[in-house]
Amino acid sequence: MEHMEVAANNYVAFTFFIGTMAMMAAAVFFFFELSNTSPKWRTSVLVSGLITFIAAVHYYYMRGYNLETGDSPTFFRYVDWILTVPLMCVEFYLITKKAGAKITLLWKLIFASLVMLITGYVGEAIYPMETQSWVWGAISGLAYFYIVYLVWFGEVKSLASTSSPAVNSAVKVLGWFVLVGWAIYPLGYILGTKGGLFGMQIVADPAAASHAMDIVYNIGDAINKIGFGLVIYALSRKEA
Ligand SMILES: *C/C=C(C)/C=C/C=C(C)/C=C/C1=C(C)CCCC1(C)C
Repeated sequence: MEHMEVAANNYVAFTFFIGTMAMMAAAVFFFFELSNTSPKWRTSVLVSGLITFIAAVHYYYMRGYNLETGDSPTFFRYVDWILTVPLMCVEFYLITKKAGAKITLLWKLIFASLVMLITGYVGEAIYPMETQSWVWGAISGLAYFYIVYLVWFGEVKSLASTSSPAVNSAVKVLGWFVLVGWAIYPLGYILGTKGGLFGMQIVADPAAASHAMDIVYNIGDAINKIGFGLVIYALSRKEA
């Protein structure tokens, strides 16, 4: 097999490499910190470790795939998200559980996240033509706004307001991750798909479009997966 290395000007391969390293380091950190985390927060910190560990394994694979083929590892990207985004929903459920969160809230969040991701995959990989990709992207966006609604105005918000001040402020920070950090992804979708923005083409060259998409998604993953985990970790230290 041909010898592969990351060229210094290959930003896509570089962000896959850094992403792998960052996710691995974060997972090791969360797992090792478990032994000095109070039992009350241990499951939450464990879930932070699982999110970054699952991402590390996928990034290791995606890094190799991208290096060998030069292509975007769309399928494994979405496999990663389908496993990790519902686990982020679990984090919301776990930290508001003491204030009375019901399991139905968890199912609502998970269902919305699956609709968001499955329709996004359909628009990226199954019907990527300009007449269709934006419609699937828009449906995905509706599911996304439903999650934003639950966290900012709905059940998550009202549970947080009856929680301890530390939980309430953690939910607020996580809410910003969902509103701003998660909004990075539709940006990648718009740059990377043909006609992702109401049928309009933003990046004309198909290779440049897919590179832009991968870089944006890789930045989004590092911010959101590690950031989410650190918010939970900080909460576990603030309120032992
Ligand atoms: C760790 C991975 C995370 C937090 C992934 C989040 C992904 C999204 C919020 C994706 C959202 C999308 C839209 C809102 C519209 C276009 C299609 C998607 C799937 C990119």
